[in-house]
Amino acid sequence: MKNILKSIIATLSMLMVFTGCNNQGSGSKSGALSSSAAEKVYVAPGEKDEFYAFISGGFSGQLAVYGLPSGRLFKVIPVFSQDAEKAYGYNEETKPMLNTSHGFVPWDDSHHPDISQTNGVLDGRYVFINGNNTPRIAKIDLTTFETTEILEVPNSAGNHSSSFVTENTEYVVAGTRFSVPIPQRDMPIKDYKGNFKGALSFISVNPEDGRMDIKFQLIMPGFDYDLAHPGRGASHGWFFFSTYNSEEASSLLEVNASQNDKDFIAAINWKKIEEYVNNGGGTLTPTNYAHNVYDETTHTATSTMKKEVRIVNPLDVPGAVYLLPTPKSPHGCDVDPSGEYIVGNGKLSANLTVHSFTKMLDAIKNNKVAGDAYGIPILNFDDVLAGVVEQPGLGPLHTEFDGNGNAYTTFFISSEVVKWKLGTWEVIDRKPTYYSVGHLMIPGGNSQKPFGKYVLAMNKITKDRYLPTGPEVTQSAQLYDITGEKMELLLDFPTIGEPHYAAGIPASIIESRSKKIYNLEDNNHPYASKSEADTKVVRDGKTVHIYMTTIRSHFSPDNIEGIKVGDKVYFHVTNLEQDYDVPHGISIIGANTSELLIMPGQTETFVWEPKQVGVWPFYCTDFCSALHQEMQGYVRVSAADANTPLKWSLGEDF
Ligand code: RUQ
Ligand code: CUA
Repeated sequence: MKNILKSIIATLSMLMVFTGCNNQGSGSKSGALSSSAAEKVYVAPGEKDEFYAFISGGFSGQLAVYGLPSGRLFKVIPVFSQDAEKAYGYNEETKPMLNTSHGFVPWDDSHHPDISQTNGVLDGRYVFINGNNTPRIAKIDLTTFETTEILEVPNSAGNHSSSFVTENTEYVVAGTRFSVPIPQRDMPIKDYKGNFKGALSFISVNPEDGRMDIKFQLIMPGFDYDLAHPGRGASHGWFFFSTYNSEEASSLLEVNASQNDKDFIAAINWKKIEEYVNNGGGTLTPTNYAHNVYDETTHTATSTMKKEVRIVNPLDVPGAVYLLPTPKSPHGCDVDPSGEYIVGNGKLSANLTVHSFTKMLDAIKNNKVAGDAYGIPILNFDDVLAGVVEQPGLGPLHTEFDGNGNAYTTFFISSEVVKWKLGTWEVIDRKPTYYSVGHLMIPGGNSQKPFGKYVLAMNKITKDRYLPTGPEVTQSAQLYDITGEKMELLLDFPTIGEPHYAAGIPASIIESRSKKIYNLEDNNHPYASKSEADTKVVRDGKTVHIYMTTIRSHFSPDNIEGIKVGDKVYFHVTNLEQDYDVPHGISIIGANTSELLIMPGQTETFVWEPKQVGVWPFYCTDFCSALHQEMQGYVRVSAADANTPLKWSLGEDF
């Protein structure tokens, strides 16, 4: 049996390679596009796109903002990685955002953005995204398009079945991909089975201010929890997680985690667990994790270490957790907008499996249990099955919905998007992708109300689609029109890092609320200078604080003397501008950090530790006015034992 499986896997891997090569030939025929495709994606100069698309940056750790249908890039929002362009993670204010229980972690692997919802509809307040490697969930405020909160997730590893929000953003959910010892401890890896556990974290989101807090962690058997999706409508109150490695293998998973004919989709009644927890259920358990919050009025982040988390054993809440057998290592776990259908995308399965929420409730009510895993009831496959899409393609990964009764599934190995009908399970259309598609996104496709105009396919391989750039080529997305019976390929466009999931939303929902400036009056930064009269230089031992301002087209002060080798010099720079789109930047020769890019009304800080005697210039790094090149100044650095007096000036000779 093992050998047969091995050879199936070997054949599948070969297929992956071969389809990749085959596609190379067919992919270069872009002439197949109809002439109207260009019109459909052309957004004339000065016109605006209809949708925002937030596309995960994958191993860049960031989140990129694009317009659809044009595919134009508007902003890369720094989330988990330091970003020299915006000084995120380099300036003193945002360094705490990247603090974790492992210390300062300036990178992560970001996968799944999801937009906040009210009553099952996108509300455009926040977008959440997960950091995989050092488990974290970030929240981005969509009035500023800045990361304003990052919560580390303890007892978790490879935070992959994350970050997905419930219908009223009650919770953003984070599931562990890798099971680990809980609590972490020194133990032999061979004792994995039965001893490693998987934590599913339910993070509450405060309805007033959006603050995140881990409400509870459900401690599940040691499977790999791959993806997740909340219930909708009738199934609101439940959450579904796909699993693989129900074998609990700890080595050579490509073979050893493909032994079982079926893994599971875990169905979690979070409302029931919430009630249990509200009545004092669960155990507060010591742990250590960072909660980092950016304050918009001080323009500064703080990091707090939290010391305990509430843990729930599923066996203590009977009726809250069930396992639905699902063929062949399911990856995507997707719930349709009505909340009735739960699609399991079994990577190695010939068919797509769709479970029925109603049938699941019936099976539970009639106590039709087929067995259990560590005491968690397993339902009968046939009792919960809604239907099967027969042989739709090879290597299904993810499914999205258009709100008109159709589903769209990506097939990695056969490199295509396949459209099929919910309820009849018939395949309606298929279109190739170039190449090896992973996720796909329909704006609102994760909510009760999708905007089924476009589907965006995010590909793992691009090969010959663009001009070559050496061994490393760009990542890529492809846009299809899905308003007709058949899909139509409209556009290829490059993306940042590896695009995993994306979240799309009509621009009209967030555009008008986008902030233009920060009010100077509201600036509560402890080192802000609200006018040039407030600027000064203060020495405190070997530490020097420069209170500086910028306005078109000078710094105040612009000349400083009395700094010494061995000093630690803080430049606290306030941008006095109160006009839209007038940032200023600053850096100084030899600074071991990035420039600052300071928005109107904002204060930011960088540290400079001069190592050489001399007179060193600084300048504005953002072309801000006709006299931008005049925006410069000098710092005179004397020997450590010199007694050059401390002084500063603007517009005068010393
Ligand atoms: S994954 S290509 Cu990280 Cu969402 Cu499926
Ligand atoms: Cu300020 Cu350029």
